[in-house]
Amino acid sequence: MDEKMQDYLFDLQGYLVLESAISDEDLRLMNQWVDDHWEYVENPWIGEGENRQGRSRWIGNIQTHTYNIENGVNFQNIIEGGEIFEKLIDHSSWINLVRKYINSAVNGLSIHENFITVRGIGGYIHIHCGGHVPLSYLTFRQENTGEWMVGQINVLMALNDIGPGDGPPVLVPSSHQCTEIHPRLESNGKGLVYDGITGKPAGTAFATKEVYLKAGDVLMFTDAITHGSAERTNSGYRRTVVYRYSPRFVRERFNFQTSEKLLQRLTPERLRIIQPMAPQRPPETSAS
Ligand SMILES: O=C(O)CCC(=O)C(=O)O
Ligand SMILES: [Fe+2]
Repeated sequence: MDEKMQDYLFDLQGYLVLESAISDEDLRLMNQWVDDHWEYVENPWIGEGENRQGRSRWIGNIQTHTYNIENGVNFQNIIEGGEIFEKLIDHSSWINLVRKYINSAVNGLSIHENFITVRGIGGYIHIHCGGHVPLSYLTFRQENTGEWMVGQINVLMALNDIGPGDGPPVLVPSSHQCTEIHPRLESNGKGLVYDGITGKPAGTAFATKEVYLKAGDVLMFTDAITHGSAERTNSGYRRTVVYRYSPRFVRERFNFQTSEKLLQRLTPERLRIIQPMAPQRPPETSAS
């Protein structure tokens, strides 16, 4: 698409769909990773019951996780999962758009969160975010100059086809610009970040639009947009990867410590995103 049109649409809607952003071979490698770790999809938690702190399992430096049990299983810190997940850090299909909209020349760039989600029948995400939320990383433009200053861009990658009944992501187009509170995010006249109250899938909420994706398509959206996902009613599992990009001042969400091995292996450009600033330590002194 023409760049001007793309910028206009992203500003207007708060999201873009990048079709066929990921090659078949890269999809195959990522799906292979999921297949190889299927045991963790079926048994994600240590012990009985739903996930609680300390009940996650680790696969090397990758951790099983969920925000709410109905969201399915996340494999957090997936950048540690091998070369294919390193490639996604600065993937040519989206990195220039991400850099432009975050305005990385001024703000630098970091990844706030990176994970695979595998979600089966009955799974969904509650509605969350919107222009009414006073979260620092839900900025979009610089008010005085109109320059891009997007505080967080989610790059959601479809590893398999996501159509009706597959639990597609949903969003309220343009809601990043809306200061009115979405009806389902209002509680006693106050705006919530997240609907922790109704327990309903975001797909049933007022004004939401389902976004259907083919395997390899990417949904790129400002985290400021009101969004979530519809309930999966089909059998089988939805597979997605999310990388959230932010200015370098926004840190890794769960403070995962990047392994030495990965730090050594990353290209300089990827390293600058994963570790925008090297740790500061006093010089080594000889033992005395
Ligand atoms: O899983 C989905 O469809 C939505 C994910 C989401 O809310 C997010 O990536 O911020
Ligand atoms: Fe979200």
